[in-house]
Amino acid sequence: MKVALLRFSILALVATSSTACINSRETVYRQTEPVKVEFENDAAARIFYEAFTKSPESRERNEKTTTFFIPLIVNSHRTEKDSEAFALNSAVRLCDSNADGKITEQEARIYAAQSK
Ligand SMILES: [Ca+2]
Repeated sequence: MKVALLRFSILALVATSSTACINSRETVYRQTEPVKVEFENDAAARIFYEAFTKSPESRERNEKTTTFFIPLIVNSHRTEKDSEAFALNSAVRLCDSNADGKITEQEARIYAAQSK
């Protein structure tokens, strides 16, 4: 009886160790269209983009990871990240304080001062 149980245990161990586990890992970028915005003049655009590229928000991206795991069968990781347009759109909304779709030089200077 003990020999049969030992054989069964060894067979079960071999069977489980040779089972192929399905592994998957993917990263998906959540795309969004950049908002349309005008600039009052070249200085407004330059001030805005310089402040935006120096801000930590331009480098930070929201990220969400989902893990699905069934022992010895499935091991799946899915990561979703915001695209660059998310941060830019957020900066445009913050800078365009009167939400008229046009960033004036004064709005750009205020945004730049707040971003420091
Ligand atoms: Ca404006």
